[in-house]
Amino acid sequence: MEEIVDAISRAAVRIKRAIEFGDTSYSKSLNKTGDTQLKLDIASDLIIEEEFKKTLCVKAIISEEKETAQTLNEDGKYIVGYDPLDGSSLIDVNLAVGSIFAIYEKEADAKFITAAVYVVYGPRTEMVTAIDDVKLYRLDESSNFKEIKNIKLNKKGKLNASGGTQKGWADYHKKLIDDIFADGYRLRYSGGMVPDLHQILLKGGGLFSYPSTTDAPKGKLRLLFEVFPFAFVFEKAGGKAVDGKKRLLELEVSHIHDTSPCFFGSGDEIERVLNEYAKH
Ligand code: AHM
Ligand code: MG
Repeated sequence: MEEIVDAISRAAVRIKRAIEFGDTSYSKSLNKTGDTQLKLDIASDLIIEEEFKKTLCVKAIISEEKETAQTLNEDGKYIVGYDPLDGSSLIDVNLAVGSIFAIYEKEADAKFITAAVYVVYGPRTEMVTAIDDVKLYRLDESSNFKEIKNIKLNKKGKLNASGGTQKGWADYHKKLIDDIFADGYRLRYSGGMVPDLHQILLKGGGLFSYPSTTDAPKGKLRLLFEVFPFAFVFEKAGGKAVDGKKRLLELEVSHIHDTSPCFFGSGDEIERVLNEYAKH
């Protein structure tokens, strides 16, 4: 696992530089989800692929930016699912973006997730690893990630990050979100799941939701490289992660680009979600 975290650290330093000084224009290609790729999406994907190629324990990689899984080393133990540059449409307005990694053994399936790592490229570059516990690292002046602290969620938080087009929300979802705001929660939503979830993790708790909507009944966020890794991080930090009815880490994957509605948060907020959704 250390080898994988080292590869991610090296990739993060290179991606940070690419974000700061690279070409921020669009390419001519679409990814599997139909998004026009930024040149930076493609560059970040290549950087990660290059770093994992040097990492013998990685058997295969599955990227949001690639149509199919790619085998790197038949004898490797791990399959890494990743989103090289999540929230890349926020680059032009200079908001924080991130890279997300899920590390699976045997198969790319929630049952086999053994670790998750993400990197936030904001005013500072930070990395969070969830293996046995959840640890925050920060990039120092010599381009090394220095351990800062363990991350643990409180039972209840104060932030509410509510995603998805409101016009397409179910009535009961709207009621849930309205009730949470009525209880004094504050809106925090940048449109980048990495910084939005990072904020909830570091400020002690709250709720992030990306529900089913009329235009995206299965939500927007992808199981293998966005939903499962963050579900793993939240559970390891003492929080919960559900699709409205069940634990996200119990969902089955039929295709590598499958998506799901998702809710991540501290215990109390996720109980509220489950109670409201159980009525429908
Ligand atoms: P991306 O992988 O194409 O960048 O999309 C994922 C992002 C997440 O970071 C974020 O939570 C979500 O899309 C925001 O979507 P919306 O703009 O619909 O709120
Ligand atoms: Mg993404």
